[in-house]
Amino acid sequence: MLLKEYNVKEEKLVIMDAEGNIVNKKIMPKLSQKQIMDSYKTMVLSRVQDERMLQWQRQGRMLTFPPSLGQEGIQMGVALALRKQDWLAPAFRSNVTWLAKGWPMSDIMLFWNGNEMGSRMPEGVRILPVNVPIATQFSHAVGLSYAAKVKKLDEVAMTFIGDGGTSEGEFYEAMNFAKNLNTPTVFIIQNNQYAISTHRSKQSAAKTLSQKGIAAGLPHLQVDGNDIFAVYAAVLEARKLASAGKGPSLIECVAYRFGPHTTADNPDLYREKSEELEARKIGPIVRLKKYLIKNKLWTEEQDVELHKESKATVNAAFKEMQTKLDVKLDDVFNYTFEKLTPNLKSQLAEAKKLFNK
Ligand SMILES: Cc1ncc(C[n+]2csc(CCOP(=O)(O)OP(=O)(O)O)c2C)c(N)n1
Ligand SMILES: [Mg+2]
Repeated sequence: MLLKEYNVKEEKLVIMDAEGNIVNKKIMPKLSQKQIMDSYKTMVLSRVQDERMLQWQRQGRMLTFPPSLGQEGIQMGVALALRKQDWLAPAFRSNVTWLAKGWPMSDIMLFWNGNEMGSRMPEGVRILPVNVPIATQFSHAVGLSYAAKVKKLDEVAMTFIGDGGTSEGEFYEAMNFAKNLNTPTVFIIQNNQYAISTHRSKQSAAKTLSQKGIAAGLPHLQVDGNDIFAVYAAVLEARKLASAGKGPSLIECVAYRFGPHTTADNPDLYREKSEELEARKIGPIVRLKKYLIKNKLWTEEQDVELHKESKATVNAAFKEMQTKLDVKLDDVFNYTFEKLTPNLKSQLAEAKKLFNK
């Protein structure tokens, strides 16, 4: 057992060190070479997508969005442990898990361009719409997993929160409900060291954020979020517990936000560039790349090729997104109530007259 209900030691789980060496062979999770390489490819694809979207935002071709730069290891490790029938109640910073679970990239871009139609998931893709009010997704995940429990279905709900989000009341309330109802829920903290400009050290006096699970009676663990294998091993165990009727768990994944909070933020105003550069040296993508190269699964040439292919995929998704940008006037009114209320009907008629539609 990696996760414990009262883990006084509070050690951070590491399986792969910063040089890509497996330092904890006994608990290295079983993954095929293909799974590891595919994971790397998805992480790089998301990295390229974030970088391109930042450029497009600066050119006025994209609206505000929160990049996942530096958090690819967490998000991919979680995706590996998710089964198709499992639910994801995401926070706004979850791009790799979205891609891996099947939210089309062009629709993700559409959503971040302000068009809600981007949130319409393809049939069978169990991702809730992006949640901006912090911590509310924790309760949604408890609701979903409680429903699965009542219906006796093997469906687990996973949900993300940031380090800052763990200071919200709803973070505790959801965990408390989940444990009391013994729901199959996996709570994941993406600790990227910052809540906008507030550093982790100013966020909470708790030694770890994972220990916040103790109060609710949850098995919990802190893992190195730059280490995809540690994240996967921990989340897989949490999923197994949930699926076996043993209830919810809490996992804190520690990484670093390489980029701005969102495109509306400028981290140079509150942190040293050197801090980011140090964090980049031990980040999730360089680390996995070192592992792949050491194990002769990957070459620098393949890496150059992958970046080229990823850019082409991202550019194609952007083009596709541009064809879907148009908003229908009816859609502005259509989705609040099952049927239009008399008030909304008259407002729609007025809007149609105003816009000559
Ligand atoms: C309930 C609520 N309060 C405040 C905000 C404004 N807000 C958006 S993101 C953010 C910081 C979030 O930090 P963290 O939880 O660490 O997540 P991260 O952005 O680092 O992924 C705040 C305060 C919000 N979206 N919802
Ligand atoms: Mg944060």
